[in-house]
Amino acid sequence: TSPSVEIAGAMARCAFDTVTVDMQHGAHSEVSAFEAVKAIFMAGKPAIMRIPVGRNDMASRALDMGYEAVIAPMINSVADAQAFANAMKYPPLGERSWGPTKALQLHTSYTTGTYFRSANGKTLALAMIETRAAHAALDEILALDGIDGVFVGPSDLSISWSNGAHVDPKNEELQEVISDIGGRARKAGKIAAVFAVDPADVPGFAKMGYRLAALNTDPGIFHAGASAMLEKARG
Ligand code: 3PY
Ligand code: MG
Repeated sequence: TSPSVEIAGAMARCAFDTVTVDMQHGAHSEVSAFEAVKAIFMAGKPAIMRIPVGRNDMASRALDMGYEAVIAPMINSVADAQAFANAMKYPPLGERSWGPTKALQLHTSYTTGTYFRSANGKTLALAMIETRAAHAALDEILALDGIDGVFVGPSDLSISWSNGAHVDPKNEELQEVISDIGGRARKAGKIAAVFAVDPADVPGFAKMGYRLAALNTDPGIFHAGASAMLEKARG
């Protein structure tokens, strides 16, 4: 979330499989996001961008800059999902416009031809499921060829599920919904991903069929690390 290339690079040098640069709630600008992908790549990790709501133009640009997956928030209908897929995939799957100049500077194993032929299969379009409406449209969203997986946002889902009564990502009732989404994604042959406020929830998510968990945020990780170090230092 922090618009810092150094933090993106430091995260990528931890044992994570990938790092997400958040342009929805994070403070990244286009400039910092386009620098961060290079720092993540230099650490040997694939980079994911979360775009702001409805910014499908940024989805295409993220791929053009070398990001390998994009998370789109608040995908609440099959039409939202199709519009996102259109930005992410070259024809015939979608309508992505040609121009991966920066991506090719990073991913030097590709020629323009091999990039064009493989990009639809190698880059991931992850649609966020975080409202009742999205949950109601889940099977239709999962059936779209241009959508590779879904990413659950438990905080927004808790707000929507409670009709605005609370924000409670660890709400018990919600766990069944999260499990249902994981199971249905797996059945559809698509990737299930989830935001984990609490890393202790990740093994449970894995049992529900989730293959990717985003662990908290950089300030949260920084705070947890600092607290653990201080506790040790103070004995
Ligand atoms: C949510 O929990 O709503 C999220 O979007 C997590 O990033
Ligand atoms: Mg959300």
